[in-house]
Formats: sequence, C-alpha cells, structure tokens
Amino acid sequence: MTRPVRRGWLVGALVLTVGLLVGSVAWVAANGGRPGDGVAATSVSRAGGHLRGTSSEVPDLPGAVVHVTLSDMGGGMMGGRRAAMGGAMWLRTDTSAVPAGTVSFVAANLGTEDHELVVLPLAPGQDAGARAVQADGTVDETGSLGEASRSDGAGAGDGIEPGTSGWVTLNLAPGRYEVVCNVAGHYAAGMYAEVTVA
Ligand SMILES: [Cu+2]
Repeated sequence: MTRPVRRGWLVGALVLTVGLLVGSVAWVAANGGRPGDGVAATSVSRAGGHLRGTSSEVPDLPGAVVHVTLSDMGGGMMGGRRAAMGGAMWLRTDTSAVPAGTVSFVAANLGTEDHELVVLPLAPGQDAGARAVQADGTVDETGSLGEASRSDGAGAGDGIEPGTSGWVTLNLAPGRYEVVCNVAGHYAAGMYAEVTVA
C-alpha cells in the first residue's frame, strides 16, 4: 500500500531534479555563453545603478566610457544665491583622458537639483572654468559636441533629475574638451571639468 505511493513520490522528485538541472544548464547557455556582452552590460548597469548611486539602468555603451558625477551641497537655496557663493556644486570625471573616437559619457546626478552634461571644445590656451558667464547665468554653447540632459535616457532632455543618470555617445577628435553643466548659475558655481582626447 505504501510502496507505490512512495515510488510515485520518488519518481516525481527525480523528474523535478532533472528538470531543474536542464533548466539551469539552459540558463547558463543563454546568459553566460555570450563572450563578453552579458558581462559588460552587467558591469555598466552596475556602474550606473549602484556604484554611482542612481536608480537608472544604464545600457551597455560603446567606446571609451567616462563616468561623470554631478552634485551640489543641497540645502534648498536658489540657484542664483548658490552661484553667487561659488564652488557649491561640482562636476567630476573618473578619467581625464580617453582615446579619440567613440566616447560615451554617463552622468550621474547625486545632488538635490537637476543637472546636465554638455561637451564643449577648448581652444588652444583656453582653460576650463574660464568661460564668460552670460546675463542669464549660462555659458555660450556654440560648438557643443552633444549633451546628456535626460533622466534615465540618452541625449538631450529637460535635465537629469536627482538620483538618476543620463548618457550620450559622441565621436570625438583629438583635442581638449570641457564638460560642463549649463543650468543657469551652475558653471559659475563650479560645474566643469577638462577631458583630453588623444
Ligand atoms: Cu548643474
């Protein structure tokens, strides 16, 4: 009476075990079998989603990747007052030099207000941080090579909201570039950094 029941249970357990084994082998084949791709995508999204402290899932971006941190002191003051203080905001890159060609920028906003990333050329002899600030608190974007100003997305948008990332992929010729946040008052408050493309 008990034996057939027990055998049935054993067969069921065996089928389940084999099924799990086949399933995990199939999963490894599907996810671990691609050389490089899956691993790269995972590490990049980790960089965007965890290490950089934002919720955005950053895709696998082509070329050399420059991670940029955008931040501010918070505290709820208006941009104009903060700009007048100077140095209350910052823009940092994890590298100051990349090879020419395809370059992707990932901008993580760790601050308390919207920021953005604009890539501008630097003329020979021109220093980062030395652009004239216009009456509206921005700097001239003439010659811009592109920008990341969208929350959780690529390219231009309405600003990168706090706790999110934006990104952009550009083709850069050798030269010196200045990456800036051109929200009114932010350049004057310290949001710029130099990147050399060689
Ligand atoms: Cu900013």
